[in-house]
Amino acid sequence: QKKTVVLDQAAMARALTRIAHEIVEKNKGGEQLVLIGIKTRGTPLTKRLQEKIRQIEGVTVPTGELDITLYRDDLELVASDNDPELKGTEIDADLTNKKVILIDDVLYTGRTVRAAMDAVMDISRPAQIQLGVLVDRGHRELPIRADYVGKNIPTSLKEVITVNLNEIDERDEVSIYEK
Ligand code: 3GP
Ligand code: 5GP
Ligand code: MG
Repeated sequence: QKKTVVLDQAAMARALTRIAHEIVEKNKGGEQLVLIGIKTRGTPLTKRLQEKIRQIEGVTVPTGELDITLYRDDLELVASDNDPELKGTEIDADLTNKKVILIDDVLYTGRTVRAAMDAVMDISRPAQIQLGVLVDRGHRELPIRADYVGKNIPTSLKEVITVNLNEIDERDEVSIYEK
């Protein structure tokens, strides 16, 4: 079926550079920050933002990751009655009184982010939780929005966004196609 590229490598790099600047601006530097990626593709995005923030501010922001997957990882059933669940946590930093920024590739219903917020709040009491995503494809089912968005891509429910990242997929590209 037809595939349309919505972010190529250069556009993705620019979007992440902009987000890194926005993070630094909104948080007045990077001192209190912890970046937490939502597996799988939130993890390399987190590392890229960490490096960009280091280049801008000279601080290395601590990172961590959360593994949140659907109870049944059948993509056909994604939008129905299966809520995402926490499978694992790798966070060495103490999140107490920190500003935690959750990072994910695609924001859709918001249920994954809700599970991620639950997980973070179970671990500790951060001062604040923010959210950054590479793509917001709409269709929220919860009152959740992102503080940092690489690109808003309005989609129909029949469309799917493919996120390819160099670290995992050997190339940087976001595309949209009809399933
Ligand atoms: P990710 O783990 O890197 O985020 O959910 C497993 C993978 O399937 C995800 O990779 C995501 O990119 C991809 N995917 C594509 N469409 C969907 C969808 O509609 N829902 C979910 N949960 N994942 C999707
Ligand atoms: P939500 O919980 O907001 O419905 O979905 C967010 C999670 O599901 C993200 O981690 C994201 O990877 C995945 N996801 C949802 N829709 C899509 C999509 O169209 N494309 C991709 N690549 N991932 C999606
Ligand atoms: Mg994801």
